[in-house]
Parts: sequence; C-alpha cells; structure tokens
Amino acid sequence: MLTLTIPRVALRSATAPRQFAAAAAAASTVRFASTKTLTEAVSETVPAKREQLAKLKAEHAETKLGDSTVGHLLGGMRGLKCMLWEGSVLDAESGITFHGKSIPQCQKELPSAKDIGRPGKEMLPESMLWLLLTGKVPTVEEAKGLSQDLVSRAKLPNYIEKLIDTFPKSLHPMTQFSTAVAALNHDSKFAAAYNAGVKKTEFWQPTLEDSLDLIARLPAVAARIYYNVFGKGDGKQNVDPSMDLAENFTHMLGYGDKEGLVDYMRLYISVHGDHEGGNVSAHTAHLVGSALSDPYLAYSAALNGLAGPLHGLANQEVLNWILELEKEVGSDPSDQQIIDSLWSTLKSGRVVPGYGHAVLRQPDPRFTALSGYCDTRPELQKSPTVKLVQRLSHLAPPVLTEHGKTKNPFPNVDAGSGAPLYTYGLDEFKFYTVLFGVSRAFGALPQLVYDRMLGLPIERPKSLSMDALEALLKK
Ligand code: FAM
Repeated sequence: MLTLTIPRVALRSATAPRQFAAAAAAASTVRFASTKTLTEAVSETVPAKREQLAKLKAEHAETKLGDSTVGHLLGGMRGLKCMLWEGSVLDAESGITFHGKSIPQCQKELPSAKDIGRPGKEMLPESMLWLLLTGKVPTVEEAKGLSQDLVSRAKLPNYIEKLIDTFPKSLHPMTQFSTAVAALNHDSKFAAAYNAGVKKTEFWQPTLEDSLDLIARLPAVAARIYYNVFGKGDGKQNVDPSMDLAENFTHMLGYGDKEGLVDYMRLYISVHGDHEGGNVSAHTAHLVGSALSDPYLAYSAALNGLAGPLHGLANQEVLNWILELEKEVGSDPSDQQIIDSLWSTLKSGRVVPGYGHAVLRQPDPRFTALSGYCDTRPELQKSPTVKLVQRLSHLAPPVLTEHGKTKNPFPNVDAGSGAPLYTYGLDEFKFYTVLFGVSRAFGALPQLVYDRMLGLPIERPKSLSMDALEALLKK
C-alpha cells in the first residue's frame, strides 16, 4: 500500500511554521516517485498562480469589468464581477465547469471508484477535490492516496461527539451541523500557526491542512447528527481504510449495503462541491475567511447560509412539496393534477422549490447528471418519487414561464437530488441539506487555500444608505 500522507507530526507543530514547507519534501522519501501528495501538487502551482495574480494587478488594476449600477446595489449584486474564484466558473447557458471541465467531462476523466478497485462507476469526490485544488486531473494513485489520507484524518474528537449528543433532536440538523463545525476549530492548525507568527506567504499550508481535516471529518459529524436525530447508523462513525470517503460515509449512515446509494453519494458530493463563488454558501466562506477566521469558522458560517430555503434547504423543500402533492392527489397524479398543484403553489405566493436560478438560464447540468444516474439504475427507474421528479422537470417550466416571474423556469440541482435518497430509504429529508453541506466543503475550502496562497485582502465592499445614494445621484 502506498503511504502518501505528509508526516503529521510536522503539520501539528504550530510552533515550527517552517516545517510546513519541509513536510512535503519529507514525504517524497516514502512513496513512489511518480505519485504526489496533494500538498506537493498544490505547492507546485503556487509560483505560477502568484505570478498570474501579480501580472493581472500590474497590467489591469484599472481595467473596467463593467459598471456598478443602482440595480446592482438594490438587486443582490447579480452579475457584478467582483470576486476571484479559482475552482469553477458558471456560465448562464452551459452551466458549471471545474477548471474548464464540464460535469460529463469530469465523469469521464476523473478517477472513479472502479479505478481504485471499489465497487461502483462514479467519479470520486476525492478526485474532484484534487482537480479543484490543483487544476489537474489526479492519477489513480494520487486519488487513492488522497482518499487514504482523508480516512486517516476522519476520527472525531470526543468533545464533538459529546457536543452533538447534547443537542435536542428537534434542533434542525443544519443548526447542529454548523455548531459542531465551528467547535471543531479547537484544533485549528491555521489558528495555531497564526498565533505562532507564521508568515503570510505560508498561510495557505495550515489552511490546506485544516481544510483536509475538516473535509475528512464532515461525514462523521453528519453521521453522528443523523444517528442522534433519526436513530439510524450505529453512532460509531468508524472508517474502513480500504473504502473511499463516500463509501465510508454511506456506511456510517447505515446504508453501506446499498451499492446504488454508495455510488450516488460519490456523484452527489462531486457535483455539489463547487458552483463558483457568488452563491451564498461559497461567498460566505470566502467573506468570513477573508478576515483570516480559520476554515472551521468560515465554513460554519457558510453552512448557515446553505440552510436557507432559497439556497441549500430547497432540496428538503422539494421532497416536502412532492409529498404534499401525493397527499392531495395520490402517488400517481395526472399531468393536469401536477400542473394544478404548481399553480396553487404559485398563486399562494410561494416559490416552486428546485426551480429557477440566479445565474443559470438553462436546466442545471447538475440536475441532468443526477437524473442521468437514475436512468442507469433499475431500482431508481421504478421509483414513483424519481418518476414524479422527472415528470415535474417537463411540466413545471411551461407553468413557470406562463407565470412570468422567474428568469429561469428550469430545474436546478435541488429539484432532483433528494428523490434517489428517498428511494433508497434515506427518507428523512430534514437531513438532506446536511448532505449538501458535506459536499460544498469540497469547493469552498479549496478557495480559502487559494485566497491565502494569493494573499487576497479582507473583503470590504462599499455600502450606501438610500439617503446617501440619492445624494450621490443628485451630484
Ligand atoms: N417559483 C416561483 N417564483 C420564482 C421562482 C420559482 N421557482 N424562481 C424565481 N421566482 C420569482 C422570484 O421569487 C422573483 O419574484 P419577485 O420579483 O416577486 O421577488 C422573480 O421570480 C424573479 O426572480 P429571478 O431573478 O428569476 O431569481 P433570483 O435570482 O431572484 O432567485 C432563486 C433565484 C434560486 C432564489 C429563485 O429562483 C428561487 O427562489 N427558486 C426556488 C428555490 C430554489 O430552488 N432554490 C435553490 C437554488 C439552488 F440552485 C441552490 O442554491 N441550491
């Protein structure tokens, strides 16, 4: 078996910051020459990234990217180009690309479960994480090495389990999640290194360490919450070093025997990881992190944004909506009954959950990928819930178009992500946004690493009161 992790002792010692730089070099003595650790791979990208930033600043600091309008100020800054985000770019028509690669390309090119000798065909979230952090497709050995590294970091500190155990079952799982994630900062390597006076140019290294620790532990935090609230899983959060992250996670939740769900979880985490920087959760992590809060605090804040119904909570709302429909008209509604139900939602002033998007103007390729997965699994093809979601994706757009408000009548990722979970028996949809929260870390935390690698400043846009705005407009 390959040993790919950086010597942990070097990375735990915040009083010896220079060891961060030495750690990657030391690791090269204990593994095959062709295989890099993630830290080494990220390290290699640093000079070019810094040079690119310096050139952009030197040559284009005054170049306009469009004008800020009163509409931007009053309208949630839609389309205003004012944030650097390295991992992915969202195009309104073609959807998300991760360092230039679309979801189907990632499914084809990124090392999969099968490649590392596990049952299943889908890309590994570990491969996606590597791509997001380095801009490169990892080799199979690199993906496997990262997977093993994450397994080695997955154990929860005892106090976190105890903390989660004190929460009332009635406390929303997302509130439990963000609280537990914030509390994990007790062991932040970034905070310790900062307090020890580590140089600004080295901030990215303990940030990467914290990010990997956090990504590795999020499944265990989520599984403990699931166990406490819903009594499923064994509450032990054990990991098997031969399994990848999604497989271990699915086992912790108590569904390890469902191969279809294990593979779905890989795809789910991979496609939910990053969606450029402007969405509420990603932007929040970036904003809070810009104050040099450690990655745990930054990501905990992001989770609170994800917990809003216009963002990540929409995936639980979709299941709510579907179950309400089934209660009203039975499990096999006619097209007209579905259309009537859509109109009744809209006429009551509510949004149709899972539809519309602030940027996208076409069906969300994440929805398409998850729906495509359903088409490959007979048990999902038979599922009434999956079938209903797929019918809705054809019936809702014309209704929303006729309604005339939304700029995008098509399904977004949340329209379809819950139905397969529901079908496999993970039917506690109050928990669904937690799964989104496990996933979003794969994109939001790498950006914190980029932020610190590039030494980006604290975020501080200008706000105006309406009086100040009017005064400015009169000038
Ligand atoms: N159903 C009904 N009305 C909708 C709608 C929907 N699905 N989507 C947008 N609208 C309305 C919207 O409320 C707004 O109405 P008002 O002018 O009365 O405020 C109008 O259409 C224009 O909105 P927009 O410019 O098209 O969208 P926004 O950029 O303001 O908002 C969303 C984008 C995603 C918040 C919005 O489409 C929505 O509320 N969708 C339903 C909730 C949802 O699925 N959220 C998850 C989004 C997902 F991608 C994610 O973040 N995880």
